[in-house]
Amino acid sequence: MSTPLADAPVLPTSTSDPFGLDVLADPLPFQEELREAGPVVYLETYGIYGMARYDEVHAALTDWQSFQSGAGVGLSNFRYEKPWRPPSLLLEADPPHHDAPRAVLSKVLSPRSIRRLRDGWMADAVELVDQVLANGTEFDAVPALAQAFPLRVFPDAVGLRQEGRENLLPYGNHTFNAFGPHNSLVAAGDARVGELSAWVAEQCERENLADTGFGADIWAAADRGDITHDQPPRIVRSLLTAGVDTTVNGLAAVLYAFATHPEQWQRVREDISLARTAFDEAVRWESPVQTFFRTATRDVEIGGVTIPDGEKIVMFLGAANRDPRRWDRPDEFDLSRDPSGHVGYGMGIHQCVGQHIARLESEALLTALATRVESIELTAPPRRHLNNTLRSWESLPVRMQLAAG
Ligand code: OVM
Repeated sequence: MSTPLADAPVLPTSTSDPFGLDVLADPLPFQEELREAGPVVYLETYGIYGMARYDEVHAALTDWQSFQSGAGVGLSNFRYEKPWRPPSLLLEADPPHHDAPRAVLSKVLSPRSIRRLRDGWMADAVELVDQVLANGTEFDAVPALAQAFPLRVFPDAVGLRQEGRENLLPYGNHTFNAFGPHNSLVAAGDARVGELSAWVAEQCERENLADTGFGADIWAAADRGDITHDQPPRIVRSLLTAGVDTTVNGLAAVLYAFATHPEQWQRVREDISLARTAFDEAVRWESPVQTFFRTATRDVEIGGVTIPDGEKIVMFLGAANRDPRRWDRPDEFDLSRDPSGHVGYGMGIHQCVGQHIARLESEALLTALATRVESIELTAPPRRHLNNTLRSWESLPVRMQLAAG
């Protein structure tokens, strides 16, 4: 008989820095190391815990009582540190405070409410794709499509004025960097953060939003008493923060997937209903949002180790989405699989409230491309844009061969 002490599981530790530029540039080897180390790993660089296996990440995301968001979903612990901006009423809040803003935004962005956008977005995608292809069939798909399409449809749908829209991507980029440590990526954004935050805050005011659109809908919810009148600006801010860079990188991911998997592109061209599966499979495969943190609200035991109350845990969504314990051939982008259940949109009460918008954007863009483009190929190695949270792209040089007719 061994003593209980000899049997007690030890907490595996890693000395790798998840936010090191080398890891951000190529996260897959690090993610495998973490998954194989154990269900919970101590990350010495930051004195925090991490989870990289699907089952544990999924379980933690659906247990908001034990793993709170209200102390921040980045490295910074709001119990001890002042947040760099007023906390999001959605992302960085727990029940009961979370519930009214969430209910309002869920309704504003529901499949039913956004049906009215569908025909216009389909036509916008056709117009953009025709414009781009008329200019030449070799181009950088990041600015030309992945950035251009969300920027064309989403700010209009919010009801944002034209002026200053070029601030949206830099503001999002900085916010997603700011969930990580204060490394060189955050330092590089510090110079503009005041100016960008001021512009965003101004756009969230009622008089600066169109009379119709998501912004107006959020303000109308305050008039109805569903939320208080001081809440709309910060809920609109969530749209402006989380609504652009995420979809840009999701679209870049699916375009990259097709450029590198020509046989999968043929399948979509033959059956356009696969466009929706394709986007979700790309979100699983690339996980545009790679990580989010939680904070333990009590001593939580997982796989025999205890995460003490108040400690930060980083959830490696991208690692969970490629966990071979959950997925067959996880590294393959394959439209035959059912990607549902991936944690690329999170899971549980905070699961991406804008996912129907993202899916509609991708469906519009892929549909326009599928009828016009026979094949997509890379003409040079794609380049990554490094961000502490996002799996992002600097450039995706492609050639598109036009379909006959
Ligand atoms: C927010 C917010 C910001 C960044 C990401 C996000 C992916 C939400 O302000 O609510 O969700």
